[in-house]
Amino acid sequence: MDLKARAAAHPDHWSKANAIRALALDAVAAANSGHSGMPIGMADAATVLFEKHMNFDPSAPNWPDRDRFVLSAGHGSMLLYALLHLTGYKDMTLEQIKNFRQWGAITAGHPEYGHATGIETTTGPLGQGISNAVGFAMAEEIQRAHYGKKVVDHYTYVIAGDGCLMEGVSQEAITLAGRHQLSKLVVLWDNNNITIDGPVSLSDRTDQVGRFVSAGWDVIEIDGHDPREIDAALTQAKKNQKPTMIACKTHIALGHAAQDTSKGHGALTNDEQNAAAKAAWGWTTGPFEVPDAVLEGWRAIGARGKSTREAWEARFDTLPRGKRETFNRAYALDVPKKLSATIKAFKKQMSEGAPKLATRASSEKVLEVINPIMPETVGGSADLTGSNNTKTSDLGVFDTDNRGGRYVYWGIREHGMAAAMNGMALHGGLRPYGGTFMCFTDYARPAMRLAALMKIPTVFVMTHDSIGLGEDGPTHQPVEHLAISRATPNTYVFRPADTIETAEAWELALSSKSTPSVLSLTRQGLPTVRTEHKTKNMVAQGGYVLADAIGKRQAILMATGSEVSLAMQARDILHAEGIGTRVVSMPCWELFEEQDEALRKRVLPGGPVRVAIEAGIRMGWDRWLFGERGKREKSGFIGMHDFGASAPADVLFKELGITAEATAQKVRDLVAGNWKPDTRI
Ligand SMILES: Cc1ncc(C[n+]2csc(CCOP(=O)(O)OP(=O)(O)O)c2C)c(N)n1
Repeated sequence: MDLKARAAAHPDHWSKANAIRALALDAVAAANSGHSGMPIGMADAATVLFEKHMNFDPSAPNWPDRDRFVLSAGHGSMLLYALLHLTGYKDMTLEQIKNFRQWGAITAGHPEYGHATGIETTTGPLGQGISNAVGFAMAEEIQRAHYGKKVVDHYTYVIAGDGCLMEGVSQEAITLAGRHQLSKLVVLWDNNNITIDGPVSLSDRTDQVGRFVSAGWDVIEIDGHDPREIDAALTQAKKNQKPTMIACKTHIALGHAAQDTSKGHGALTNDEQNAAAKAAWGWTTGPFEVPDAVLEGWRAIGARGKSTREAWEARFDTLPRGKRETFNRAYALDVPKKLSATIKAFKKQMSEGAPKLATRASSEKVLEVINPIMPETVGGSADLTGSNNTKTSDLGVFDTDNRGGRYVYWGIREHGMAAAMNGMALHGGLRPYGGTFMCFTDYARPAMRLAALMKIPTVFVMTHDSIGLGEDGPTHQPVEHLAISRATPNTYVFRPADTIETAEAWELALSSKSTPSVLSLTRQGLPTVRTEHKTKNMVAQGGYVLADAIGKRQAILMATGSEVSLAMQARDILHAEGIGTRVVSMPCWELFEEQDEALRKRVLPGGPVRVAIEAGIRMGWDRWLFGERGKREKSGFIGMHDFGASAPADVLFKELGITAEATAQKVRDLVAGNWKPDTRI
């Protein structure tokens, strides 16, 4: 069908979709950068979705029961910005559209969560959005089970392109959604056969329809420019018992000289061609000008959600007070009042009992007391439940017949798990945590980075955190992963030394509102080092004096996690020789960095020699060794310089030189002035 016939068949729809197309074309041309073709191609589907199906209210963008819209093909960000502007989100002014991709504008290159209202997630890295959306849909199911259909009953809609479907993470997401029959998840696939390098066939011959069907989805194939077909497909999708993929056959850069070519993917900046495209659409106004009648039509779409939202509020008010309070508290990311007292009581009990436990087991013990008082937690593991110790007795398992279950068997899908957990956190009302082995941080990392960037408090439980895992060998032994996590801005990396520090770390991770946490936990048993009960959360300080020097302070040992008890043993050895030695536990560098100078100076005064002990690479430690009043010639590092090996843990620590005796020897050498440069990583 040619464009004139399309316009004639549905004039009202056509002009609304044209408004999206024209704004996208103008904004990208003005910025001389961006992606014109996708918004132009998917404008029809987006128009029908927002006009006829989405429940949303621009005057209350965070209304909890709104439908969620995830632009997984985030490079087409102008599609979303145009929709937000046209439907009347206050902050998405025409000025912002005109300043697309400019410094200070909320219209960033990819739609960033937190920049503008109405953006549910940021999906620059392809495949993330569709994977986040699985978490959104799970969150909706869990919350509906907890609070009832009266107050939780919404859909998650996604626009995904060929790129999203090609990325491996999408396979994890799609199979999860299929397994769990997430029937309120609807993916609109922008089936335009074009990516940057050329036609999809250059690099793929997947039967996408067959792929989704085999994963347990319903698939509807339509002409993605026909509003009736789009509407009918969405209507059907909402009734389906399975998640639905709507394959929208579209033309990238519809009506433009670049239509159906990879040129159409990027920035269309040729004035003549752009003018010709507008003429082909029948769009006659100047740049950034939306005719009043069209804008009014769009604003009416934006206004229609208000009454639905108000009706929801009235229903919400009929919930029992306790339920309302828990719902609102969880959405506000506030912790229950009981949390602090619960953690204190637990710590007291543990410092008295002084158990020898792996911190992964400590973590389970902590979760056993937290999960019953925080109904918003959702735990899980990527097929390592027994190893990660993430499941507690009261959670129940999330499944098709138990939507209220708070434990997810994610399967062997670290990447998908991490992305879906982010989706749950972004949905609101839940606090997801999930586990895998620490070395598989690599597999979860893209989503971990986005959690940090989006400022959401997802908790990544990473067990088997060093050579201390032993016989599984170097493929499983993380060496560089602490450094990688610490290198990520806005991420708390907790490496607790015992059960007490583990409890404190969990309290902080679950109190965080805008920073994700990595909990780095051991496989091997560790003694309790915090045997004296302190009500204060010491991990909150990031680094603190665990045991001070006896006599003249000549050395400071800094350590984290399993190496804190080694430091304590080294201190005993050194004290027996009259070398006064302080042990500083540093479970969270980022929190220590936040302390004021005076406190950091009290913990790490200048003068004594300093040795850091950590069964990971040195990267990052130099800051604490010879920054912060330290001196290079008075510092040393005991840790890893290469990958590990397969052997029992105690043999590995001995063979690789991470021992109390090696630490004591390093201190003796430094105290005697025998410093040797160490250029290894
Ligand atoms: C993980 C990741 N890899 C690469 C890119 C760069 N990139 C942005 S869009 C794109 C092509 C996407 O093709 P498609 O989804 O078909 O979008 P369309 O051409 O239809 O706009 C690529 C490779 C990215 N954003 N994320």
